[in-house]
Amino acid sequence: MDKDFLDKIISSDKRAVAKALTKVENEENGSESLLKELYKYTGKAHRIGITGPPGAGKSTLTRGSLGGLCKSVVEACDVLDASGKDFIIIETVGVGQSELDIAQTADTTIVVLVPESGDSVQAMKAGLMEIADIFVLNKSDREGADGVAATLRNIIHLKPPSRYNWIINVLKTTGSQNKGTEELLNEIIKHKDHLDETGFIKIKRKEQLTKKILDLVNNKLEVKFWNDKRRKELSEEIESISERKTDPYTFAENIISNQIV
Ligand SMILES: Nc1nc2c(ncn2[C@@H]2O[C@H](COP(=O)(O)OP(=O)(O)O)[C@@H](O)[C@H]2O)c(=O)[nH]1
Ligand SMILES: [Mg+2]
Repeated sequence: MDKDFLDKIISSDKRAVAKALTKVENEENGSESLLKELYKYTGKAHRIGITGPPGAGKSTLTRGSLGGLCKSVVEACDVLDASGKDFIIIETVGVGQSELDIAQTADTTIVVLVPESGDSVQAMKAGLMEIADIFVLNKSDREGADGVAATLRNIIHLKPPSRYNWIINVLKTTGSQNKGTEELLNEIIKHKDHLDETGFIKIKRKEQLTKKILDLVNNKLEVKFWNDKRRKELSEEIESISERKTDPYTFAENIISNQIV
């Protein structure tokens, strides 16, 4: 591993950090050995996940943050963390599995909703209620904001207290006018302090790490398992499985237990 490159990353050299981010994002050669080296410098940054429907105002509320799509979110966070960033913001569109994954990566999860009718119901359905540490009702300049905020507060009130006795608040913001953003920042810091004071951050970090390792092992096993020989085996058998001569379960059991290499 290039010692100079590593030193530049951990001393927050912009170009080196950008290069490292590209490297892990594209899973270039050497990205894993880079992540191995960076690991011991990680764990200091506070990771903020922000999720919610498209157009809710997530990017507006987190203006000035580094942009870009990234499929290797956790790895990109590790690079930024090692480079000495105090806060890392991860923005995801709250419509699928991704935001639930984010909650397992983030230390503080913010769910952004807007006053449009049905939004809070949608949020409940999507499981966003379970993952939010802070609720933000953005576009509070719009009609009906107070009513939706009250509904959200009522729903939250019915929830059992969190594992570490954090009280979830609903904050009203108008991102486009920079209203309520200071209160949001204060709430994030309050949550961070709460995690530190209760010691729950340590538990949370271990859970995140466990998840990360499970994912790593699963991915590696999957790639290793589905070699050419096994893929061929599957394509040869698919005909008789689709004709119901045998079934997918028996096939799966056999291909695992036969230990074909
Ligand atoms: N009326 C109103 N518009 C807003 C507010 N915050 C953001 N917007 C607008 O909503 C649109 C979507 O915002 P964006 O931050 O890109 O949403 P994202 O998809 O959640 O990241 C943009 O045109 C913003 O200018 C707000 O508080 N009030
Ligand atoms: Mg956005």
